[in-house]
Amino acid sequence: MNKLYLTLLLLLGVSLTKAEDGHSLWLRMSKNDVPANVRTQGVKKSVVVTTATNELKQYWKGGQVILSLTGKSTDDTYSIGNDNGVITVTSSTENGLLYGAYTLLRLQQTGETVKTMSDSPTSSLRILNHWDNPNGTVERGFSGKSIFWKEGGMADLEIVKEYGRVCASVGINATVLNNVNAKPLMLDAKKLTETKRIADVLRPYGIRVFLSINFATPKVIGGLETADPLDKKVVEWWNKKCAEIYKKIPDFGGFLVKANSEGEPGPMDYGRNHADGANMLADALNKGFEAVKHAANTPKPIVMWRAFVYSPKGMDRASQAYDEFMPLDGQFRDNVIIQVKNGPIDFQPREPVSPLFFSLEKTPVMPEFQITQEYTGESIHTCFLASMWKEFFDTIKGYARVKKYDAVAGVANVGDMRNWCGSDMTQVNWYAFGRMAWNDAITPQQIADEWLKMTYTTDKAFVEPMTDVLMESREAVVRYMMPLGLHHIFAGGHHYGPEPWCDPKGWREDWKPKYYHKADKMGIGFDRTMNGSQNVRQYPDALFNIYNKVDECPEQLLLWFHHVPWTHKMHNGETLWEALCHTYDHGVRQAEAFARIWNQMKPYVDAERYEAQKLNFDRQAKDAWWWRDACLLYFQQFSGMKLPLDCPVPKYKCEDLQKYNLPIDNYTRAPFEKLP
Ligand code: GCV
Repeated sequence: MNKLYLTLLLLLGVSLTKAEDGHSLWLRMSKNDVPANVRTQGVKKSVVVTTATNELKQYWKGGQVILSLTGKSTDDTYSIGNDNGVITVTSSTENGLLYGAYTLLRLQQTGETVKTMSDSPTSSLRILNHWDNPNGTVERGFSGKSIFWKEGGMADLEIVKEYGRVCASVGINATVLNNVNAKPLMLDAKKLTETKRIADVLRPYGIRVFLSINFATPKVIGGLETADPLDKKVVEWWNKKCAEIYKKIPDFGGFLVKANSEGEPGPMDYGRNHADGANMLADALNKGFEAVKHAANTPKPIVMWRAFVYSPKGMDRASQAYDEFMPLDGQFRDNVIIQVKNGPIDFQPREPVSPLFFSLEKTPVMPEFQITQEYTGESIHTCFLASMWKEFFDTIKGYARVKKYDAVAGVANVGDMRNWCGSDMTQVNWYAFGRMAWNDAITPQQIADEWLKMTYTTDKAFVEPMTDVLMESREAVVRYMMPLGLHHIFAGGHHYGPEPWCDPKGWREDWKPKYYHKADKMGIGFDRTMNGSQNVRQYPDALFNIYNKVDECPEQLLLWFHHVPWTHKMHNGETLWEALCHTYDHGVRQAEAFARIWNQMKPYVDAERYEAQKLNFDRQAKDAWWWRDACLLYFQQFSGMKLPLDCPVPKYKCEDLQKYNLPIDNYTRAPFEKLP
């Protein structure tokens, strides 16, 4: 090989390894030339502690670290002590030591000193839900294909391993590997063997695997005539299936179930109820679990049964889950948890908390958040969801009987794109989910600060303005998409972009925006008060009294609970119409400001990530205009009022936007070149 060619090749190699594609997420640490001094105490043989030790050996730049396993508690609390530079991490669980190790690395990355501290998780189960299909597509995934399932082949287990490491670094300890719209074939022998291989790769990171199941599986792949949960053969089938699963995966976590929802099969197909279905599965899992040997401390299996149900017949979709589940309170086995979306409709930019969180008394519930941004701009818009989740936890602490949850789920935004999440900025929501599931009292501000420092730079000139951007981003999205309590006014099907007019023939009414905004000549909004659907009555008195009265209802939820005249006087003296216009404008101005601020960040960010994110911020600002013009011009047809004088002239015409159609499915990100 001649010299010039060799030099070129070397240069290319160097530039390739330096190319910044966002793949490292927030784990950007240089490897040590000489391994750090790490030893363990009280640990026999543990793959999880080996991971912790190796991580510290490779990346810890400080003095000796002792990982000490002691005590009997089963929660993952860990303590860190610093005795003149000798650090001791103590926990009674192996996972606790792993989280302590990652905390040391985080403090190192963010430039903080290691002080004596103790850290306990709020929830013992911190679980991602992947909506990944066996053919590799990801429902509402905006970052490529599944990292777990490939049509006709096995996942890249190296990537799965990296995923496990990333999750563990923020305290996530479990994952549901497939879509809640589950395919029966997920439980066939081949898929279970693949699941076992994934479980084996994730175990050293303290992560247990779960599967979503299709309730009709005994019929579809089991050859039975029914899937009735009280039928003996069906019970027998699930018992055998669970035994098969536990033989392969002794620490298998359990099932996630979407039943009798959006066309999925369930116990109600046989005249049974949710408890009948959930309990049968809970018993089968228990039997399978008890029949095999597992490591001490392995948590018992659970069924996470989703409360995401609604029917076209009900008067108000927001009331349905409560109506269906409240009569069953106390009838579920103790290893069943009801998984409830944070709001009563469906992961909208802003919803009140679902009434079920205040009401179920004898049945455990767990919140389900959506990390993937189905309704908040896909992987294109920056929308820091920690602010939304904080609002949820604050309301719970203020008004619910149970102030914290033993389990928290988040619908993942992970795919096989190099940057994992479809864009660099939306990675923050994966990080934020882990941090908040671990500690529901952590502030979004702290999460933003940590994440920016770890992902980009600790330079204040970058961290301060970008923390402001993240902190404002969720409210900006609410303002330019669905302000003042508006909800579900997005495009049908793929859900990207505004379509308050969307009204396809033959669709269920509760899939159409008009069902929710109810705009007419008089006003706008869904009357859920005692004069309307009475959904307010599902809330505890303290909230009922606020939500039911138009003057006391927080204006950010006004149109969620009230149908309000266009001339209604807002707290600041404006009419509702003026406030709506100004709020949309405010959102647009914020989105434009985000793009401007990012432009100023160029000196602090590598060229690749700077340019990639610039495209997203610019697109977000355009989309904000699109949303604002579409909604205001459409609602203007009902209000009959002019835009206030200080509102800018629209960039789009309503009739053009009404003709526009984005030809994508539910598994793809909106392509920029096709957007208006
Ligand atoms: C996985 C919404 C989404 C669906 C999703 C469903 C659910 O309806 O649009 O894609 O299905 O919620 O949470 O089950």
